[in-house]
Amino acid sequence: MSIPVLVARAVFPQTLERLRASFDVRHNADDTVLSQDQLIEALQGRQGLLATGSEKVDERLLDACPKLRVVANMAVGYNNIDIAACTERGVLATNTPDVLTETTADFGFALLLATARRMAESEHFLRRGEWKKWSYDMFTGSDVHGATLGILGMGRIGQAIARRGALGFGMRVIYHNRSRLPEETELPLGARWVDKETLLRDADHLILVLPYSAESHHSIGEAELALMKPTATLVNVARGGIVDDAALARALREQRIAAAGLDVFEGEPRVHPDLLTVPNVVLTPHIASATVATRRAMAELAADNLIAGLTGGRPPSPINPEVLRRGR
Ligand code: 8YV
Repeated sequence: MSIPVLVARAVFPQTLERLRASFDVRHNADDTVLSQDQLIEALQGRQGLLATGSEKVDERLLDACPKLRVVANMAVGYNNIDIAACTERGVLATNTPDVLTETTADFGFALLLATARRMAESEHFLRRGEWKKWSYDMFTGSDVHGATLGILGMGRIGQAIARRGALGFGMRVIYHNRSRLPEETELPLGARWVDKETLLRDADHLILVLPYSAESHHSIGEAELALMKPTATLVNVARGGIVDDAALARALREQRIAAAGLDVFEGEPRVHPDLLTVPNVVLTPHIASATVATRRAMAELAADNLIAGLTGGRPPSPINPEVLRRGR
């Protein structure tokens, strides 16, 4: 009898085939976003879950699904999973770090360029047929090269963005992180640790790449936006909820900062209605890791974790490895 698992959302057929070779797979083939009750129902008797950031693994779910042993998230971020509750119940949780670092950093930089150089706003203008003549100040933005790049959250993706800024665009890179990086990591990036207030005051372009938690909720709100330069741009490729979207929409409308680029939103896929009507914002639907190669690598890594976690192997990227050490 093979081990029963749930693949909560549609995935690549190749990944599904691999999982089917090891497990009895229940698959959400039509890719419906399951309600919490539907997810719990679909998980009954299942030992493994391949989840995405959309599935919430909380205490209620864990208590209602006592057979569950491994939750493999197809995402590097895991704020959808209550890790302490998993650990307490001996449930292994895994994520997909590294494979998406460079792809996500590319996108963060693309969003920064699009925001600073007003690409979405000018494209909409052109599509609306409003381009009648050239003028000297038409869609003038701010330079990215040579500017000060501020990075809030300096993990793997933050460092990959710093490298692009320092080496590719000659930027001065400052960052803020709970813990300062070792000097040998900072040096090749040309990155300098500053306190959060200095970061907000000095950055020409501020990019957010920190994980979401109760602690990082609304890290950028009214007070932080007030410290930023009126010419500054803000980019969020981290998680919705890190920015107070209502406060940001107000700051953009009143031009207290110049522009923003957002790939993630509070309560997504819903987007704060005020962000949809301000012109100086570039909006994308949580696609920073979305290249074919990277999404394949994420799916494969999630499958590797699920297979190893349920068959006594060594999962490549456990979040709570103490569960493995403790033996289950
Ligand atoms: C995912 C992400 O696409 O990895 C993450 O944390 O935000 C994205 O790469 C998304 O979470 C869906 O799983």
